[in-house]
Amino acid sequence: MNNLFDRGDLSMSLKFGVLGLGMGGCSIASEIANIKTRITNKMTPYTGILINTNEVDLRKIPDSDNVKKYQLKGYEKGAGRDVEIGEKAFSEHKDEIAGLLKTHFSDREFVWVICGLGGGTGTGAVIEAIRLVYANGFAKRCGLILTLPRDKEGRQVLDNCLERLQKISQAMKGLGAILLTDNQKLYTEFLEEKPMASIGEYLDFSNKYIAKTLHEINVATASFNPVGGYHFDSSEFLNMLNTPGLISLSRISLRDNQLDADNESTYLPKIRDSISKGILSDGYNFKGAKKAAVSMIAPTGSSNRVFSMKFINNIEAIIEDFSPQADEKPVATYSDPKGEGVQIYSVFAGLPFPKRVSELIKKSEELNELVEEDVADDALSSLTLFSRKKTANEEIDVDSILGSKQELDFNTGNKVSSKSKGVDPFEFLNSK
Ligand SMILES: Nc1nc2c(ncn2[C@@H]2O[C@H](COP(=O)(O)OP(=O)(O)OP(=O)(O)O)[C@@H](O)[C@H]2O)c(=O)[nH]1
Ligand SMILES: [Mg+2]
Repeated sequence: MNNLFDRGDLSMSLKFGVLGLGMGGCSIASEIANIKTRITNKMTPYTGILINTNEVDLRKIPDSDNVKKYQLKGYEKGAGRDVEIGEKAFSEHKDEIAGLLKTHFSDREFVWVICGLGGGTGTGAVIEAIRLVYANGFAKRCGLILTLPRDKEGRQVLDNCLERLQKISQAMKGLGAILLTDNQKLYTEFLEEKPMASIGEYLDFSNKYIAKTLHEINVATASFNPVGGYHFDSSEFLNMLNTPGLISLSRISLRDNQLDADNESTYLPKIRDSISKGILSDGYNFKGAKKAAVSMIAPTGSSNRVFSMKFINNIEAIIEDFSPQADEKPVATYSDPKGEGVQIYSVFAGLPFPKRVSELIKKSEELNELVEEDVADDALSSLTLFSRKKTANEEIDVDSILGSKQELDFNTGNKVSSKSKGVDPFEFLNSK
């Protein structure tokens, strides 16, 4: 079946700028910026700014005219998983980075700030980077792409990740969409297919996969002739990306000659399953979605047959069932003269954090308990470890990530943004 990503002849809804932070963030941003089309004057549809402390890691990323690499001087050796160093490194170079945003992102319609959560550089820089992007013309035109660590990456990585997520959750009402990539989910799926693969191969695969997913969703909303009444256009796609909260993307390809529009069992279970499974992360409570949209593309020859009223009613019923509270839930249908199967994309926006975040909190607690057990054996290490443990506990307030305190912080975030027109969603940090 043909694939929207590989086609190269399709136009995009939005011109993205991608700001990569740290090694993971830079690697993902580089894959997005490397996407090429065959359309004249749109050969490189995306622009990247890649920021890292570590000189060697940054050098390894391929150069390209639409990518600007920026090394944080004075921190050539990296931040060594220390979030404070990452934040300091970024802050010291803020003015120059603001200059880069102005020169390189001047024509961008939406900016993604991208980082792999858990390290020092990207995780440390991410909040200051969002503030800078907001202050430089992209308030309400900025989203986040974040990866969540695998279970076995260790306590420090997990705690770095959770601590940052906590701060981000406090500002979430003033931010655009957060697209999470769950490294554990993708890694498990990847290992099932390639049991002998290495972590390096996984990371490479995952970065291409994230880039491909984002590009596909961007072209699916812009390239085809609408059939029927509803067209989900670029401005509505932008509205989705501006909806505060998590965003979940799904995709499924069905062979049009096997899709029997009059027999629900040939398609409904598969579509439901694709939504629950998601592409980059899963475990969302879809009941909390603020917006949902489905774009379906069928080959021109079969679009009238496939997109019968009954078929569309059934898809609308699925979305209604998943997200009764969503205030918009368009189902758009398109025909593609070069299409080979029926492609169905769904986007759910304004979601709460997925289950994986609570799993990571549990994992972190287990690891912290293990540290406590060791402590009883050795007085010296008990002294050192005791204070480390204390810091971790103070900083990771589980309740405020998923519990009631979040609501309170959300409100504070709201007030700040209405006063200052949403320019600094993290203004509450100033008073700390
Ligand atoms: N999907 C994906 N995740 C990555 C990749 N590289 C790193 N990660 C994830 O991101 C987390 C942070 O790693 P890095 O991005 O290397 O860390 P950093 O920001 O460079 O920070 P320091 O090296 O400590 O200065 C890791 O724990 C991984 O879970 C990547 O290429 N792809
Ligand atoms: Mg690094």
